Amino acid sequence: MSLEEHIQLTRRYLLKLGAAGATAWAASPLSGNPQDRPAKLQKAIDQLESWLTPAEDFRDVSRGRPVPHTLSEEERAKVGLTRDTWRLEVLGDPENPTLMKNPLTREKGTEFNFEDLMRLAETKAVRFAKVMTCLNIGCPLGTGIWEGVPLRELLWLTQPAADLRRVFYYGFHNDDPKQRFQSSLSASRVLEDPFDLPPVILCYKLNGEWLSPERGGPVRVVVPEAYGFKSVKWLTTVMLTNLFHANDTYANGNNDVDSPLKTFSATLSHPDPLPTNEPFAMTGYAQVGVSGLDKVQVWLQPIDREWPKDDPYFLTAPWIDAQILGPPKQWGGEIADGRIPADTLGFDEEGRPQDWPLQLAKVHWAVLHPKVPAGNYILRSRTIDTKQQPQPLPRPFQKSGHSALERIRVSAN
Ligand SMILES: Nc1nc2c(c(=O)[nH]1)N[C@H]1C(S)=C(S)[C@@H](COP(=O)(O)O)O[C@H]1N2
Ligand SMILES: [Mo]
Repeated sequence: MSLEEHIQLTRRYLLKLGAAGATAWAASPLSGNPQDRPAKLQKAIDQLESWLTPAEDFRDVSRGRPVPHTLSEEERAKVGLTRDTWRLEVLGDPENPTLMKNPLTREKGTEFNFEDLMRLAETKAVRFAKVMTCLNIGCPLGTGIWEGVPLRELLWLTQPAADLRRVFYYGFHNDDPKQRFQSSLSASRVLEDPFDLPPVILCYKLNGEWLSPERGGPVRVVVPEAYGFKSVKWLTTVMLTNLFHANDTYANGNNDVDSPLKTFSATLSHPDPLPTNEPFAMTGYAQVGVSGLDKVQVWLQPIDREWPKDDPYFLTAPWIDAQILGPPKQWGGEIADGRIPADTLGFDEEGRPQDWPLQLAKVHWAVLHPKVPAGNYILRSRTIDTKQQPQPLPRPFQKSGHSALERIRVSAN
C-alpha cells in the first residue's frame, strides 16, 4: 500500500471514529468517545463480549459419528488428525479429469504433510480476521484471526496444465462415504483474490495458537468471504476437477452455496423491563458482510400498533442511530500479549486496523435510547450497508444466510 493510500485510509478511519477517535483509541476498552459517554452507556459497553472469540468458545458445527474431534489423541494419530500424522492428498477427479503433472497421492508417495505446509508457511503464511458464521444459524459462531498458507500454493505443486475449472475438498469422515462433508470453489477464486479479499487458506492457527481438533485441526480450509460450510475441517483431500459447477454437501440442504457473507445486526443487551422514566442503554453487534456497514439503528415497535402490510421491512419506521464502536483496546480471544499478530492483513505494524469496521468481521454498537411509554414492544436493530441498503436487504432470503430482522419482546413499566 502506498503512503498516500494509507493516509487516506487513516483519515477515513478517524472520521468514522469521530474527532476524539484517536485519543479514545488509547483511552478506553472500546474506543469511540468515552469521555462524553453517560455512565450507564459505558457500563453496558464494558460488559460486551470481547471482539475476538477464544478458540474454545466458538460454537461448534460438526458432523460425524463419532464427531472427529471427540476421538482420543491416540485415535486421532491413527487416522492422521494430529500434526505429526496429517497427510493431504491432491487428486484429479476421475469423472471430470484435469490435466495435472504431479498429483500428490498416497499411492505415489507424494502426499503432502504438515512439515511441507510449514515449509511453505515460512514465506507464504497469511493471517486475517474473519467471523465464522453458519449459513443456517442466526448468530456468528465466533471471530478469529485465522492463519494459513494460500490454497493455490498447494495447487501449483501439482503442476496443473489445463481443464481445471473447479476445486473441491473434504475432510476426515470416519471412512464412511455417507459422512463426507464436501465444499467447492471455482479454480479462479483459489488462484486469485478478487476485490481485495484475503486468499483462501489451508488454515493451521487460530488467534495465534495451533488449530484445535474442535476447530478442525490440524488443518482446515478457511474461505474469507464465505459462510462456514466452505471452511471444511480436518481436511484430508483436495480434488482438481473440470466440473463447471458447485458440488457442495450443503447444496443438498436447499442452500445458496455461492452466497457471500451478509451484513446484519443483533442486540446483545437491554434492560428488562425497559424503564419509562429515563433513557436506557442497549448494546449489540453487527456482522460486516461483503456489502459493508454504514450504520446500525434500533427501533422499539409498540406491539399493539398495526404495521402497513406493504412495508414488511419497516422502512418507514422511526429508527434511531446507534453508535458503532471503534476498535477495542483489548482484542480478547486469549491472543498472545493481547496483540494482533504481526502481518495480519488489514492491520498496521502496531496491530491497529487500517480501516473500520473491518469487512468480513464484526463490530459492536451501543445506544442510549430515549425513555419510552409503558407498554409492550418488539425491539429490533438493523444495519444499513455502504450502499444504503437496510437489512434484511439486499438479499432477504434465509437460504443465502441469515439477515432477518430480529424480534425481541420487551415491556416497559
Ligand atoms: N469436515 C467438516 N467440516 C465442516 C463441517 C463439518 O460438519 N465437517 N461443518 C461446516 C459448517 S456447516 C460450519 S458452519 C463450520 C463451523 O465451524 P466451527 O465448528 O469451527 O465453528 O464448519 C464447517 N466445516
Ligand atoms: Mo454451517
